[in-house]
Parts: sequence; structure tokens; C-alpha cells
Amino acid sequence: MKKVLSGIQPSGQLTLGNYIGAIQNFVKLQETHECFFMVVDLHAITVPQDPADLREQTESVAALFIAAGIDPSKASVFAQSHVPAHAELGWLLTTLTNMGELERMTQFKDKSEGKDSVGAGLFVYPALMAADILVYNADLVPVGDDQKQHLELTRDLAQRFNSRYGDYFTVPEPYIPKVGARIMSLDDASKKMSKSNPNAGSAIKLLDPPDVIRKKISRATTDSGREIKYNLAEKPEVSNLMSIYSLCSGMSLEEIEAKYEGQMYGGFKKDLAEHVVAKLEPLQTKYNEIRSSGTIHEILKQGAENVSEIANQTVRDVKERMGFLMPR
Ligand code: AQP
Repeated sequence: MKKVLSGIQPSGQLTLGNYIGAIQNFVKLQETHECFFMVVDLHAITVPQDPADLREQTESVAALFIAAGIDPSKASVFAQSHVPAHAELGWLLTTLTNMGELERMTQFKDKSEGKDSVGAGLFVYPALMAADILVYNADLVPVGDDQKQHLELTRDLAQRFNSRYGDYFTVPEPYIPKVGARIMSLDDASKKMSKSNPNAGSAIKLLDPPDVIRKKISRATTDSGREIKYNLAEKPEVSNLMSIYSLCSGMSLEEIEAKYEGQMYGGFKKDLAEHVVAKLEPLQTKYNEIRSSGTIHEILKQGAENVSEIANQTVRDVKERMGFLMPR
């Protein structure tokens, strides 16, 4: 069975972008693949995190995985920091990574832009992401469009290791959804919807109450003109809302255009809000049940136990190949 690995940072409340671009695919893939789904807490600390928030968000992301339909009896769900082999392989791979490769990463450029001081962790984080994937020799990595460049680096590092130390790592493939790979901000369609964007109106959070969702959508930026037409170049804001509409309602973009022909943005936005509310309601109900059941710690513990042996073995193999004196 092919292996799938992916993770989400507990760096804020998850957004509709994280759900559509990533989690929905996790749920599908668990039926056909051996899956590893992580809450990547070591990645989250590449930007400052309040300790209490980090703990809460880690539990919350894991609960959202389960609420969205990830079944811990089918997929291993765990916290990255509970499996120390990730950090150890991350260091080994950092030493194989060139500065120039890291400097080219657009996510680093975006996240460091305009900051007086930028942590070194943010810079080297793509090597840790490579370790997350390679430590299980994953074949497939379901991610949104924004992670494509990091995955390219992972592939390069796997190939570099294999050519220096002999064939060992599987070179993983990205699995990027055809629709929904990049949901954009509600206030600016040139930026992706992000959980850490400080402007609350920019993102629909998975746990937003219905009235908050309605308000955010009614205030979402729309392009000048009136037509409800999908045209990314000329109408990026409306096109983004149409994508969300399509993904939440199951209607095609053509059907949406036909339904709102000759109408203005108001009615379209109102209906869109109801589709988003309906999509998130069952997820929110399930989430509340899981949080009050107190089972998340046990699920994460079990998940880490399931995967630790594979991860530890990979680190032993890699160290042996690299020439470390192994303890006897
Ligand atoms: N807007 C998006 N549209 C589609 N997919 C998205 N993803 C993130 N934003 C969108 C996908 O969600 C997964 C989790 O990503 P992450 O938590 O590791 O970090 P990220 O990509 O940096 O996500 P955020 O929400 O923007 O987090 P912050 O604000 O902390 O940087 C990935 O598969 C990603 O592609």
C-alpha cells in the first residue's frame, strides 16, 4: 500500500483553505493508502507562539482532523513533536541543504518580508518538512499549491542523499487538488487565505459561528462591475468566492454563473454564506463532541506509538549510511 503523509501547523485556528486544500483530501486518501497525518507543532514555532495557544491549537487541529472524518483506526494521527526522529532527521537533512535553495523559497520571503528580525527556524524549516516526509518514505504528499516548492526541495534532498549514500529514500510526489488548491483571502485575492493573517475578516475559520461567517462573506471584497463570472485575471475576488461556492455546494462554476446571470453580488453572497454554514455545521458539531469527550490525548499517543518504530528505524539507517558510529 502506498504511503501518504501530510501535516498542518497549529499556528492559529484552521481556515476553510486548510480544509478544502488539505484535510478533505486526507479523508479520501485514508481509504486507499497507509496514511500519516500530523499536527506539525515544531513548524509552528518557526514564528513566535504563545505557549498556552500552541497547546490549545495542537489539540484543536487534531480534533478537527477527526471531526472532518479522519479515522484513527485507518490513519495514524499524531503530533510531530511526539516523534523525536523528525527533528533528528531534520538536522541531518539540513546539513545536505544549500543556503541558496532555502533563499529561493517564496514562503520564507513572504513570511519574513518587512520583519526586523527573522528566526533561523523559519529559514531552515523546509529541511524539517523534508524530514517529516522522508522519515516514513512517503510516496504521496497531499498539499495545497503553496507547498509545491517545499516538496520540490524534499525531492531534491531525497535524490541528493540517494546519490551520495546509496538508494534509500522514496522520492515523493505531490498530490495537489485540481480545484481548491489555493483559496484566497476574502479581503485581498492576491494573497492566499491564511490562519495567521491578523485581519480577522480575511479568512473563514472552521470554527466560526454561522453569524460570523455571514458577516465575513457579506464584507468580502468584490471586483468592480456586477457580473458573477469566473475570470481569474479580470475578476479575481469574485472568482475566489465562486470557487468557495462551488466547493461548498457541489455546483459547477458554469451552473453558478447560470444561476446568477443578470443578478448582483448581494444575493450571491447571501447564498454563498448559507452554503459555507451548511458545509461547516456538521464538522463543528462533531468537533464539540470530540473536545468534550477528552479522547484527543489518547488518539495522539496511540498515533505516535504506531509510527515511532518506522521513524526511528529510518534515522538509524540514515545515520549508519552517513558514517555515524552506531551505539552497540
Ligand atoms: N488558502 C489555502 N488554500 C488551499 N490550501 C491551503 N493550505 C493552506 N492555506 C491554503 C494548505 O493547508 C495545509 C496546511 O498548511 P500549514 O498549516 O502547514 O501551513 P500553511 O500552508 O502556511 O497554511 P496557513 O493557513 O497559511 O498557515 P500560516 O498562516 O500559519 O502560514 C497545507 O497543505 C497547505 O497547502
